[in-house]
Amino acid sequence: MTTTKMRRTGIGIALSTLAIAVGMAIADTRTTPTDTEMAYQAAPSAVDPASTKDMITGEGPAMTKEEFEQGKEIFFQRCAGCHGVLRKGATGKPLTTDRTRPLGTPYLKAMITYGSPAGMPNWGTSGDLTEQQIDLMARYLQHEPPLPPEFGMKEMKETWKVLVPPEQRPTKQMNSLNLDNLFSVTLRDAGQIALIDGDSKEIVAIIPTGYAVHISRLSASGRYLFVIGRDARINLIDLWMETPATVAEMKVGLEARSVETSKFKGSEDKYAIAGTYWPPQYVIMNGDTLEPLKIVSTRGMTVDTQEYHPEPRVAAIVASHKHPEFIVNVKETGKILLVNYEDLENLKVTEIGAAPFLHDGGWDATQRYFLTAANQSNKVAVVDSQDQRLAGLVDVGAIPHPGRGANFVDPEHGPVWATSHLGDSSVVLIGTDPEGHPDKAWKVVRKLEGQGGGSLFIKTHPNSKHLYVDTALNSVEKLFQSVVVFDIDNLGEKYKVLPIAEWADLGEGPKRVVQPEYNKAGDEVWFSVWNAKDKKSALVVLDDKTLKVKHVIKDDRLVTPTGKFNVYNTIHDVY
Ligand code: DHE
Repeated sequence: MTTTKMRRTGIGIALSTLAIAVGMAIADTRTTPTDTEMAYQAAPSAVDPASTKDMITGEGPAMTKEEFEQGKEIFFQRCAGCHGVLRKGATGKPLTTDRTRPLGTPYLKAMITYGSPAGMPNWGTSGDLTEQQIDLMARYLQHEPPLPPEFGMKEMKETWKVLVPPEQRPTKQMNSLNLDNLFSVTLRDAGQIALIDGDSKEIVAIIPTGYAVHISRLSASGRYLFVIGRDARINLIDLWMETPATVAEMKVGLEARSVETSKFKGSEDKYAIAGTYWPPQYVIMNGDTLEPLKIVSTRGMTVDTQEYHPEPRVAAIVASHKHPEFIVNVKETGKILLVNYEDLENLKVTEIGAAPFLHDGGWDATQRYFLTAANQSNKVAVVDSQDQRLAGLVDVGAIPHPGRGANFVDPEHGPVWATSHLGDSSVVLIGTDPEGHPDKAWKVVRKLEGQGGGSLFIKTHPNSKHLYVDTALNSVEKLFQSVVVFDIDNLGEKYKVLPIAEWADLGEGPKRVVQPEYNKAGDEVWFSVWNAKDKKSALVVLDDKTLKVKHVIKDDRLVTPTGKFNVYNTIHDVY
């Protein structure tokens, strides 16, 4: 099955959770993206449809309770990721009844059946939904959206477990691991992480985590690993234990993507913070027990039209090194919150207006400036964490998706931070040195041409001369199974293509290559070859100097590996 004809034939959660609500920038004539390109924003919502409050009002087309239940199930599984749980819209259009009722059932049926070039999947012609389901969904969307439950202190504390109290934990590292070069690897659809020794390449532990586990972050000391699942379950893992294991866990909501810990001098490991998609809020916790201390809703007015948004989801969070603050991206309002944790009872929050649909991002090389994608606005916002204000709002390519971005010195333009894009093949370099290169600061100083759109992650390292760019969401097999590498000293030269999936030699399956991550020394780059859940995946380790394969880590336990987080590089924000 070639990708251009790939249909929405349940490839399995592992890969049917990648989506992109844009047509691909590469020469690809199809109008609607393929299955795996269609779930990146549409990963199944972790909200339990059975938990919602329903309002089947007389105004919508006739529906039975059973039909409404079925509609709810399909919506949360397939649509909430793009359209939001309350259907206010995000990367997908708003589907509130003021819009859907005037459109009417026939129009909605056609839209669901055939999809749209803007990225709406062809749920009917792809065979994903039956005619009966499509008819039901067209009527369901003309009723008020069901309301998932809120999730406050009572609900959090009901899920909060301290498996090993701090006073019973080791007082020194009890294993002989080189923790600085340990990798936490997301095994996404297994709901686990693998801890892999970066020196021996051996799997040290497989630890159960939340559903569709997403990212790992480290405490400032590097002792604690925080892992968050899409179901908003956080695992606090103690890396000093004989075998690293979970010492505390808690659900912080019904859907989440980000977690971080306090890094300001004197507050190291003191607090943790997690942001949720549902309910739209963040919670500050005790850093070594996850005890929930302060929950704050992000509902409010959008930065542009100043209208109320009921579901502004929390995206990337980083911890400031300049003030005792967390920097919290709020996606739909386009606001960046500097949350001061010095006095939780008198919480001080600085609200910085940026641009809607804030997503991921990372520090510049000085770790003063936070550069983050406002992806559906095609901009990168720059926050000065020292002066606590917006330093820039930079127009970049179509749907920037940096991960944490990549910092290096451009031979001509000086220090830059780079991002690649979901919606086009460009790699944009933004000047990040207002002192030394004032004329280039917070401007696009160079645009590289990558191999295609659908890029999720870009990476380099201070000890490396290479810049790696994946195209994991591209729709052409050759592109999503390879990455490109630029020579930082010769940025005018064309990139080299590295056929990583071929080098992994895994047999059948989509085998998407995603997310470069260096080891501590910066002389190895690890790539995930992310296959379907029932197929073989692998991690490919390249020698950064020779660009040759050093190691392919194959193990049946490596199920749908995606993000990899080197302990040292994640603690110190090295990228
Ligand atoms: Fe992620 C980071 C949101 C889909 C792998 N992802 C992030 C961050 C956010 C986010 C807000 C930044 C967290 C931070 O820094 O605090 N991701 C979302 C989504 O909303 C989205 C688009 C759809 C969804 O329903 O989840 C989504 N993400 C994916 C995937 O499908 C990926 C490719 C595979 C997977 O494992 O789920 C994926 N996201 C990642 C990774 C990072 C990430 C590896 C961390 C990058 C880093 O270098 O820190």
